[in-house]
Amino acid sequence: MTTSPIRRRTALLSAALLTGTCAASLTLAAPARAEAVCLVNGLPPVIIGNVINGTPGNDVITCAGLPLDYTVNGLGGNDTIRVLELLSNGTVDGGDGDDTITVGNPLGATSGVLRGGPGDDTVTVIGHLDGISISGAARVEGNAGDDTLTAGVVTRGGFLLGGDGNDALTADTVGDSAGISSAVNGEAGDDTIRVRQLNATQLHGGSGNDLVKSSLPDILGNPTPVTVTNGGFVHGDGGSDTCTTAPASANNCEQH
Ligand SMILES: [Ca+2]
Ligand SMILES: [Ca+2]
Ligand SMILES: [Ca+2]
Repeated sequence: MTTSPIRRRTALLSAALLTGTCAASLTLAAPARAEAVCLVNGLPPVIIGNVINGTPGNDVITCAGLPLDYTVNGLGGNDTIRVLELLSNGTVDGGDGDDTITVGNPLGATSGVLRGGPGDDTVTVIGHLDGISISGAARVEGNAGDDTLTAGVVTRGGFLLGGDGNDALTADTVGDSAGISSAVNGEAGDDTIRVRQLNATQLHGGSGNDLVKSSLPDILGNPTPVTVTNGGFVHGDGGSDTCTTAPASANNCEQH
């Protein structure tokens, strides 16, 4: 039986993630879809009802991938959670504490729910966050606390939501022309939102004094406007907001 290039590539990346060794020197069968390939503090976890739990303390949880409908909970403590790729409807929840969650890889799209929970969390989607046309299936939520949320391209029901606190949200491109809504919302607090291109998508600062600018500064490091296309719009919402968009008419931040 031959192994497809994609599955073989996933297996090699999985091996590198879990062992820290050179992927090129390994040959590992791709994990079965129903099998969660995770380590909790270096040990295989007990999986009950498709849920993988950390401990009340600080955990390091690494997963090569998550099958459909699996959940990883960091619980209390400052947890570090890494998932190579998150399949649709999977959930990663940092829980209490200042958690660092990193999901995805540059070769594929990530979907599912990533939740920082209470605390000052850093949630990063490497590469593409894609709801795969299931609205709300690709949500990155900072929740309470001052959170840092980052994704590359966000499309087809992809959501970046800061929650309470002073959050930093960053993405390259948000939205697509297919009419499937995505959203960026800083929500409450004084948020800094950086998006290079906003395509057919509504961006909201939420309450508080927000700053909205491009995620791609000029060569001198100066802020540049968000490029807004296909009916996208930047809403400052409450507070005293500073937004810069191209065209300038694609925001209402000066109305507050
Ligand atoms: Ca924990
Ligand atoms: Ca947390
Ligand atoms: Ca927050």
